[in-house]
Amino acid sequence: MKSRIEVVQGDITRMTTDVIVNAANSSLMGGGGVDGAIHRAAGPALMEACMQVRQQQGTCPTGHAVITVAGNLPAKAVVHTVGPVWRDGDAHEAQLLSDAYRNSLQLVCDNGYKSVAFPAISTGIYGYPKPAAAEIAVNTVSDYLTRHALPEQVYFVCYDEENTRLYQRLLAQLS
Ligand code: AR6
Repeated sequence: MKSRIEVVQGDITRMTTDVIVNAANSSLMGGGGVDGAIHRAAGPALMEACMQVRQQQGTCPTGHAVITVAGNLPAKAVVHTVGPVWRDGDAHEAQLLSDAYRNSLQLVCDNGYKSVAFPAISTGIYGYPKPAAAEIAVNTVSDYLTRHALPEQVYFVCYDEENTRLYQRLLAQLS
């Protein structure tokens, strides 16, 4: 299991995995943080694809995920998921964050993709405490991988040192 999960520090838009995951908002119409970086690097084709999704199914609820083309990115597809805004921990944040990872993995698997890169969903603008979010990310992904052959490889792409250290420590504890 451990060998199927890696941590890298850097910019997720540079990842050459089949899929990169975007920490989007329910509107799917772009924003700041990693969402802004992904849309800037992907170009207008990504926004057009997001607008099509909006026309077909409306907004994307928290914890859900959708898949689109990747425009100019090196990845083949982008999964857009919506993590929870951190409130006080009693608003189902943990369940919703786990749902965001699981539903993203399900789309990767259903579409036959072999590799995916995740950002640390909800830990920026949405304010989720980083240690708790990292634990949910690692536990949800490792649990999913024990039951599915795809994706073969999952990368946690950390932008900051704190997340990188947290993920490295958690992965070292995996069997
Ligand atoms: N590559 C990898 N990680 C990144 C990058 C990057 N280029 N840029 C930022 N991060 P955030 P959220 C990290 O705020 O908390 C947007 O406006 C960042 O350091 O991007 O889920 C959306 O439209 C942090 O650890 O996403 C939503 O409205 C992590 O990515 C809202 O922000 C997530 O930070 C979503 O907030």
